[in-house]
Amino acid sequence: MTAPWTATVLTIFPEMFPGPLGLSLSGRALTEGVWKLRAVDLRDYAHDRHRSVDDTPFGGGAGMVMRPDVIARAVDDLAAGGMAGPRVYLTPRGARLTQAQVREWAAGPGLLLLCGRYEGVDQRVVEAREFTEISIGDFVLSGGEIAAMAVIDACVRLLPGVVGDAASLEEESFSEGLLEYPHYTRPRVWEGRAVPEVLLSGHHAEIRAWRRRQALEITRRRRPDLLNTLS
Ligand code: 9D3
Repeated sequence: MTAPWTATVLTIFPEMFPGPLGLSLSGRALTEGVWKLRAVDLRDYAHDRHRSVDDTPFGGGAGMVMRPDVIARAVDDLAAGGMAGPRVYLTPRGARLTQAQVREWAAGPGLLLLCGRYEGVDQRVVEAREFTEISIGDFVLSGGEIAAMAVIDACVRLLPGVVGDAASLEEESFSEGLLEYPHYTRPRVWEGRAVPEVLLSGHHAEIRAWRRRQALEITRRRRPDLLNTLS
């Protein structure tokens, strides 16, 4: 049997994992062995009895910086143990995560995810161990762990057999690059609001055309930037 897709997470809060990844789609796939999760406590690689992972920044300034030697020890130990795959450092100064990047990572052997805390990680270890710096968006989290979970979730749902309904992923690639059309279910009238008539008509070609128009319209209004890159 070949090794399952594996997420290895370097963190000072290993108890945060699997967290939400242990539930729902990803949780079932984890139990079934479709993917593996290993949360590694960075403090296990500290050099002192206080298990320090951070120190004051050279040049001054607020807060603390994560030490390069501690992180390198963890990375090298995992590499010696056969850990394969790209190395990702979750940081607000990283390049924005894209679905294209997620697709590439999901197709590989897995990821090593380094979660920043404090002000961040010493830049030398980012370079020396070839971490790709990634952000999940322009807002401020209190650490990299929740961002790492978002990256893992995005990858795991693309693994073969994780999303039960193959039609869901197919439809997703079909509507690529657009925001989704609105969805409706019963009751047909709720609080005086009726479901759009076309959806009750049974005319599948008309329904497809209506959904396409809705998707284009909402994309134009909310995310015109997405339309510029459409073919
Ligand atoms: C005072 C400068 N701050 C940068 C905006 C310092 C700082 C704030 C928050 C440093 C680290 C963090 C914690 N955030 C993450 O580790 C993080 C993150 C995020 O905050 N937003 C979006 N993506 C990511 S990935 C990791």
